[in-house]
Amino acid sequence: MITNVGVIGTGFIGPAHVEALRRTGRVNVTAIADINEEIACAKAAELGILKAYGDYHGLLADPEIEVVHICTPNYLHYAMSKESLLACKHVICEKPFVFTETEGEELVALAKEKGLLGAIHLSIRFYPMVHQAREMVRRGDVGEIFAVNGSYQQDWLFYDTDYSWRLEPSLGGDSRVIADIGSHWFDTVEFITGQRVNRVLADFATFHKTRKKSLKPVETYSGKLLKPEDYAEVPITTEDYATVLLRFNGGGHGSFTGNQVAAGRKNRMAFEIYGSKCSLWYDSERPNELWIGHRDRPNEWLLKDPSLVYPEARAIISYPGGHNEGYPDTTKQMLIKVYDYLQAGGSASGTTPEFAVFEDGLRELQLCNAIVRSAQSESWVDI
Ligand code: SOE
Repeated sequence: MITNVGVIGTGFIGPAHVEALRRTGRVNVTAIADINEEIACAKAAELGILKAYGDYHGLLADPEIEVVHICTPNYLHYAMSKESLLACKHVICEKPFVFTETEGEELVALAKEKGLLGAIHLSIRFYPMVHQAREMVRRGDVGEIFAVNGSYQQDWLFYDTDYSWRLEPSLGGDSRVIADIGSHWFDTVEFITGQRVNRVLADFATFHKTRKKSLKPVETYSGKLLKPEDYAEVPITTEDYATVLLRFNGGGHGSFTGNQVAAGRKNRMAFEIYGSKCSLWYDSERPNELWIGHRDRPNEWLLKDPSLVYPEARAIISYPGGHNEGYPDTTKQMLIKVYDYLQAGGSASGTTPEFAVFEDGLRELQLCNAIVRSAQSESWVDI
């Protein structure tokens, strides 16, 4: 029985994991770690966590901790995941879990060898209406998939005064839009359609060639509060924007646009799936609704309501219709599946996890690398 969990990282996403973990009702958040004692202790006090570590190695050496959630900037994910597995802890890591395919293959093999879980926090799968869309595809309601189109757009990097570690390749990786938000979109549409993207043609743009870097540390999304005198000018090489033409292995065609300088789009992930029987459209800024398009009868808006959706979607709804559930609920629902899987014995239970694991993280990285290569060569790339 797993009871004690540790979280590394106290920025935007660490506390989101802490809250979601508690809402699962399945485990205790026993320890938190950050880069120094002061930050770790302050966050532990704020969040009501018993143990605080100013060095994550302390958390990894803590025999009480059985699962480690890695919620730090990307460049730390590989080393922390590897060390956690070597310390015999299960790992739930933010994406991307590694920067290179070799690192990814190594961690997939290590988790397998140790008999430990390596999961990736790709939580958009766990919006109930995403599960509903998946079931509609699986049950044949949508028919043959002709086209999949969509976007993930945000505006928190709209101004050249907006800055984050995510803009720096050494900390965030060589790709930004595709790795940071495209990864969610691709994971979601592949989860729904059961098809894999196998050819890509990409166009990237970096609109802000330089940005004003804050002289103070800023958490993701909190840069909107800084003033002009708080900055220094730095060159930017990662993409602000990407559009990718897609081919799917089931014969479908598609397109994706990611944009982190899209004024007014706060955090909008949308997809449209056009099938031979009907169409589906979903917008994560209105997460409790799924549009179903018809040719020969009026279109429908299906509202999230346990009585109106397939059992697989009902299983991840906690509240009755009209009681909206959103982004924090996706992590809760994902972690419920993770901890139920672990309590049932993990890989030994013989069940296939419904959440993303290291293999999926590796697949995301391969897809991301292919898209980057396509943008550089201005040509189609096969995956
Ligand atoms: C920042 O762009 C970010 O927080 C991503 O890293 C997340 O994965 C996404 O949920 C929202 O935006």
